[in-house]
Amino acid sequence: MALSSFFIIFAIVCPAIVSAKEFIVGDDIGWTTNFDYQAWAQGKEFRVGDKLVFQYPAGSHNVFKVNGTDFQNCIVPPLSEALTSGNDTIVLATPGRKWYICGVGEHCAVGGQKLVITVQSGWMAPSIAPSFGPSHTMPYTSSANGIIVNLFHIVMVAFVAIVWIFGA
Ligand SMILES: [Cu+2]
Repeated sequence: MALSSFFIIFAIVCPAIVSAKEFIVGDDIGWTTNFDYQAWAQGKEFRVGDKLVFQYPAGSHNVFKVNGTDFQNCIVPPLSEALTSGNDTIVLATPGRKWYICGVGEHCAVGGQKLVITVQSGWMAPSIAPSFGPSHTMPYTSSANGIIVNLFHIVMVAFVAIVWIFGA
């Protein structure tokens, strides 16, 4: 009985874990000038828990997370806020619109090196949406996801313990 409950929870949680994605911004082109990042982002589904990876030769560019106004006007925040490694990973932690620009020279204003995406709530949504309704109406927040992740870890430990006890 307990074991079957674990399998039900597994069936729900496992596909969701697998579905967390990593997006290389610009794919093979990476993070650079004169590339249409809006075209790149179009048709992609970004969800809480997914990652954005900005790849570029270190020193040539950088990455700033900005607000919508600064995005529009290419206003660069203090350099201390920049990501500069050349392989910068950003975990999409909250739903909503996210704006990123390059702060080097005129890369944003002239080179169009800017990206705006909309992050959809909850990576749980795709796997359980069919039984609960459209994914965009799922009311999960990032804190709810945290609870689910913790639950998953508890279930994992319990599952391994059960397999170890009964399987040995
Ligand atoms: Cu740049």
